[in-house]
Amino acid sequence: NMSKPILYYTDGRGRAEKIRWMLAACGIDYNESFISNKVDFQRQQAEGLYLFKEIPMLEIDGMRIVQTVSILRYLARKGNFMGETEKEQVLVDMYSVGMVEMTIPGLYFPFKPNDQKPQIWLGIKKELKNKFLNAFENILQTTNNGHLVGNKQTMADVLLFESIIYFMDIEKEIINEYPKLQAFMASMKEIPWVQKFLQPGSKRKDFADEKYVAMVTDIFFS
Ligand SMILES: N[C@@H](CCC(=O)N[C@@H](CS)C(=O)NCC(=O)O)C(=O)O
Repeated sequence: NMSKPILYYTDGRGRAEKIRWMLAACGIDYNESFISNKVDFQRQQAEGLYLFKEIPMLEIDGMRIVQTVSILRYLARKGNFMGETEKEQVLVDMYSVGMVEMTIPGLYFPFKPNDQKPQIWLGIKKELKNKFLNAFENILQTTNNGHLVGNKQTMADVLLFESIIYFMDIEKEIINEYPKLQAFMASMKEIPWVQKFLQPGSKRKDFADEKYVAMVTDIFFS
């Protein structure tokens, strides 16, 4: 199937942003189909476009893949970002699933009432640091080669970069106490495809603004 892949999601980061980063890492050209209202989404659900009536969905190689992590693994295997040995592969898998999980509270954060945000952010930040950032800092300390797994870039590196960008958009100083994470971010930014994807005009999305929050609330939460 030679047609261009299509990513189905809203015109925002959400669960799809890590997929966009992996598509960029793989150098895969694709189109996006943006879900922008409840009526269209419900029609697509009724038509059976999405296996579990959920997005993101990636139409690629004649398949309609759902489940964020399944899409990510498919792309990682396709682009050789899954690690070399069985041991490397399970580490890439573990770290990547961890990063998807650690980002979810951050994805819900923009939808919280403004007056509750400071308190909610404290809770999110505590768990983010204790459970995840500490762990990834230690892993980078151990490998000491700028990569989480093996000695080349894997999906784990790509998703860590995306996750940290996301949380830095909430609190710019979030990795200030983590020298290895800071060095990791700096070295990722030197990579040509990363630089290109960080430029305006790429398929990267902005942090949720008021308009996006209102649209998504209407589509999924009302
Ligand atoms: N486990 C799924 C969760 C997907 C999910 O919750 N998607 C939301 C939007 S971000 C959705 O489509 N909700 C619509 C619904 O459940 O009716 C994944 O990781 O892809």
